Amino acid sequence: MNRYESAKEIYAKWGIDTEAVIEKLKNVPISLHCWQGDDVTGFDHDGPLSGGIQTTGNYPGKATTPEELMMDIDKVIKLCPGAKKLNLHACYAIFEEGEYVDRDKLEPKHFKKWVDFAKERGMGIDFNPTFFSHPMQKDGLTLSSPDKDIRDFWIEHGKACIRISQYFAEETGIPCVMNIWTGDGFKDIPADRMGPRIRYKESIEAILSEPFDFNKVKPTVESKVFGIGVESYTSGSAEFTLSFAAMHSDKCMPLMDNGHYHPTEVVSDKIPALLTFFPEIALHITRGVRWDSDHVVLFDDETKEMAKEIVRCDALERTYMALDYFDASINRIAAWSVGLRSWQKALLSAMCTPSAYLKELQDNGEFTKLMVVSQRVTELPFGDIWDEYCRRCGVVADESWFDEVIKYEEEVLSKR
Ligand code: RNT
Ligand code: ZN
Repeated sequence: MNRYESAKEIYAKWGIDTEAVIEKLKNVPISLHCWQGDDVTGFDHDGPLSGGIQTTGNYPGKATTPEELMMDIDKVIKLCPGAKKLNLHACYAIFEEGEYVDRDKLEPKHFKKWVDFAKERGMGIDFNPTFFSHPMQKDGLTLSSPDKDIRDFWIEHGKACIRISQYFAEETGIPCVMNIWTGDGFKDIPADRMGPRIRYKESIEAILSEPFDFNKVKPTVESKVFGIGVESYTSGSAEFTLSFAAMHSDKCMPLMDNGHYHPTEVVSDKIPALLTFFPEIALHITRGVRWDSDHVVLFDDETKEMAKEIVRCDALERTYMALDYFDASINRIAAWSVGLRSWQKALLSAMCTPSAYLKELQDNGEFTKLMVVSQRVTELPFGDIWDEYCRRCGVVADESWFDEVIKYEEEVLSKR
């Protein structure tokens, strides 16, 4: 008997059908963020990344053209198991030679090459208006600015992005999650906390007044506690975005990024709270070290706990999962792949957890046994299920996938 067969028997004794688990996970799409490949730069401006987010490091070989970025994404796709979706930002528009339009004038045609790329690979596309790295961000504000011209510019950008999202959904046949995040906020103590939030609310409402089919375009609002340079206040705080989503549940849903809360708060606990009320929710999966540092996602305790909540709430179909991190200090293909593989691993591990039994112990008040059994579960031969899952997805299970990365670095990245 090989290792997988033996592990399968052990899990069967715990009531887990590993064959069904593997088949199911293969088809759960994870949204792969294009911005790990070029440190959130995009193709529509020459300036630096600005507006509340930052990348650190200057590892050589970053993608600087659409062709390079697509090539790199292809490499990641081949190194990671499971179904993928492509996550794009508006600043990744692809213009013809000599062509340029500002963000308020973007059209579906500026993303046609991305659509062709996604369709050839059977992937859906998620989208994000880009409210940062742009001169129309005035005093750190966009949609919540007191300047009407500034707000109007960004509202037009948001509307253009809705039209592009609808185009993505229609072309790929897969719904497009369109996430609204701005870094709007203040460095120091504000004199008015409510004014910017009222303007922010009205601006998002104006964006969502653009006609769209909610079965195809899924707008989300992402909150944040603070950003670099806006430490004292953010317009889109947790209470703001959650309330907005709750009051507009016919056309939008909340998005939680696990880097966007105070360090002792955990998104794993927030997932079931939101699932109690919202038919669908969205996540940005990242790893914050001391702050929203967007380190590469690992197979660590909180990552496992978030996956466990999604799985045991039976919410894989109503949770849109997207990766969101960017490390510029290590090989970017490896950074991307470690994060995607880790999240896949977390989901697989959650699906290999005897949750029904553990819940029963909790409901029966058998808390001591619950602790004992939960610890035993950590000793089950999960690695053998992971290896088999990778094998069936046609990707390398052990660390030798990194050999491919090194070869790619030598042959492609180092020549950039
Ligand atoms: C920033 C937010 C946001 C961005 C991306 C690039 O703190 O997490 O989601 O990371 O839109
Ligand atoms: Zn995010």
